[in-house]
Amino acid sequence: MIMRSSILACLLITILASCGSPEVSEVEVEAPAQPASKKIPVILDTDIGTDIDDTWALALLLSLPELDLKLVVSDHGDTVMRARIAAKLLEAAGRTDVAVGVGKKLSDAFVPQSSWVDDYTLEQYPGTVHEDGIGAMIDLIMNSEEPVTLIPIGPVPNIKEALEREPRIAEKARIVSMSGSVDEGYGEGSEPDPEYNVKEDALATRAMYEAPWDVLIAPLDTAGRVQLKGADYQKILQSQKPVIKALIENYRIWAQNIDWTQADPDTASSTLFDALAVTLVTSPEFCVIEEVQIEVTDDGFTRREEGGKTIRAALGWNDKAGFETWLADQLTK
Ligand SMILES: [Ca+2]
Repeated sequence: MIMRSSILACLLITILASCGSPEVSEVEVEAPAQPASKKIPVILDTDIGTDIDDTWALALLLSLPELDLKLVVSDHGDTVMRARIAAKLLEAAGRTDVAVGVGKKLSDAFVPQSSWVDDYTLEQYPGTVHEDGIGAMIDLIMNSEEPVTLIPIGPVPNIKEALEREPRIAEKARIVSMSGSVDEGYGEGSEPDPEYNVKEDALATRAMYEAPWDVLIAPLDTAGRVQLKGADYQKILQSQKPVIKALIENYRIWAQNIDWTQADPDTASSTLFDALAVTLVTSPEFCVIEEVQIEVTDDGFTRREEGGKTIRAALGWNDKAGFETWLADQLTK
């Protein structure tokens, strides 16, 4: 069907090209077939392996039928280790059609989920692995017929470098990111904090915000409040879906290796910051989204500032409980 339409389209182009004045009405063309997918092409840029929420976000992304995940690129710190974790998770999910890209490697800093990939190298991944993940990101955006949604859920040195190498990506992509702290910080009702992803590389975040593309953020104001517990969390624990079992394996390893937060994999998730960024791509209605002018300071604050870059931010909830139940259902269905 698709091929037949393509042939007809070629034929039409050939006829139009060969006639001086296009007599379109004389050419019989069947209605265009639905494109292979009307899905939104997306790229995930992730620091998977440091906080467990990226693993949740990737599992969620794979569960959303509206999204066509093309590429996962590891960002910040030990990007090779992160790419191994992403690759093994994609394989566990049966999604080796998704390419994996290695982002800019900045350090060998310990990655708390690393023991999950003791037995797994990038050479084992049956899908495509791009050693230059930033180049792969640029090529994908520049060659895509549809605008690409780029979802950064970690510090963003890759994005800064991609914009430096090819500024035109900003004309062909939009950003939906877990980033920042607008009116509240890590604690509910607290003053704004320098949010981790921003603080780790404020210059990169500033470059990402200020590029001429649409930016939508899930800041601490909302993303910092997402947690599955009770019946919602039990659905996750009881799921036999391979990617969810792999997620819980990772959660148990991670919980043993971190000391910055309390986590009990038998009773509840940790804070699932990054899952909200993925959700905003398809279901922004769970949140109250406002246009704000934001300035990124050198010390990692994302302050309201008149004259700052106008972006959109999920600053409140329409239905937080409904979102958390949807999240558990979506992950396990
Ligand atoms: Ca992250």
